[in-house]
Amino acid sequence: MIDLRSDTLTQPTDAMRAAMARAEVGDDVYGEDPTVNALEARVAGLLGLPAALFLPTGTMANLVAILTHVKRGDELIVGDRSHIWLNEGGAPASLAGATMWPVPTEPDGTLDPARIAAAIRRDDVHFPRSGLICLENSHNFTGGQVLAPAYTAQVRAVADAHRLPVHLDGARLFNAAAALALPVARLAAGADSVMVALSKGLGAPAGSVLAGSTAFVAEARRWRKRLGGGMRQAGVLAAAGLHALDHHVERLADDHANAQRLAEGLATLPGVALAQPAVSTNIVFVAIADAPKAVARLADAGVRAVATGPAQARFVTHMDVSRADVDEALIRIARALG
Ligand code: TLP
Repeated sequence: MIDLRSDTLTQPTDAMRAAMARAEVGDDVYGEDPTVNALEARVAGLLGLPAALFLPTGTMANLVAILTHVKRGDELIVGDRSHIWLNEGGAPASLAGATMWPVPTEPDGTLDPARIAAAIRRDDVHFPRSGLICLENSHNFTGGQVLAPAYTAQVRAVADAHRLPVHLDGARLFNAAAALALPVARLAAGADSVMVALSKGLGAPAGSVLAGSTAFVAEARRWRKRLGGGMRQAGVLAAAGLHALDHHVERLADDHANAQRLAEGLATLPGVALAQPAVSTNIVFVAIADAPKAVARLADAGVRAVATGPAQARFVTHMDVSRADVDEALIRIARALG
């Protein structure tokens, strides 16, 4: 089976498992896990932010960021195709008491700064208070599009004009950085808080890191504990994250080249069309009639993808899919759909 459903599906390598087995650990709730502390310091440094916090998942990291930034009744400005709006179970509303104002997402993953500005509430007792602007880089549901630093700077200017914080869902920030050939810190600039996932393209079995100011992270640490995310000897997982940062960042370019190759092959098939402006990273959305049925046929032929709508499917390249696997997948897909 060639599994292109998500880059979350990667299996930890033998070397990663060995690093996990060797990890020096302590009780992280006491702040005594040296491997977690090393990971947090490493990611904070990479992102150019003063502090960071290790969390079990990206969903919890985004929620903790929101809980830390806003008060109950505040409103988040989010993209209408963002993961926070679409795929986190309504957590901001159900758990943080925050409403969300979804701004249209442009095909390149940006939110028009003018529309963000227009969504910011004026001071009126009838309205919720705008509390946070959320961006996503790379942008999953536009097909892994990347936000350039100049764009984030424009949003920062809007946020500054209204004294609002900016949170960046950087679940795949390392992919975006690879695509732009820039250090991740350049892509983090302008955000008050940044979440990066270790369990996607980087290939760790679990874990995300939330970075921000020292005061922000101290408060986030309280929220993590309240939510039950204080993980004790979590250094076993943090070691996987450190290993990923050492060994799996440079190879992300291979995933991007494979996604490009896959997209080009898919686009030659009758009834299949690329459904995004460009293949910028490791995510490929295609338009295809009766996507659930087509995806079921692909699975029978040994290729897994996700039907993301009635007429749309997603393919994601990752560490466990080689260039040869992509070529083989294209042969199987052509056969299954032909
Ligand atoms: N994305 C998953 C699914 O939930 C769609 C995937 O397969 O792509 N932010 C972004 C941008 C994400 O893509 C994801 C996961 C998350 C946050 C949540 O991370 P986890 O799964 O660790 O909670």
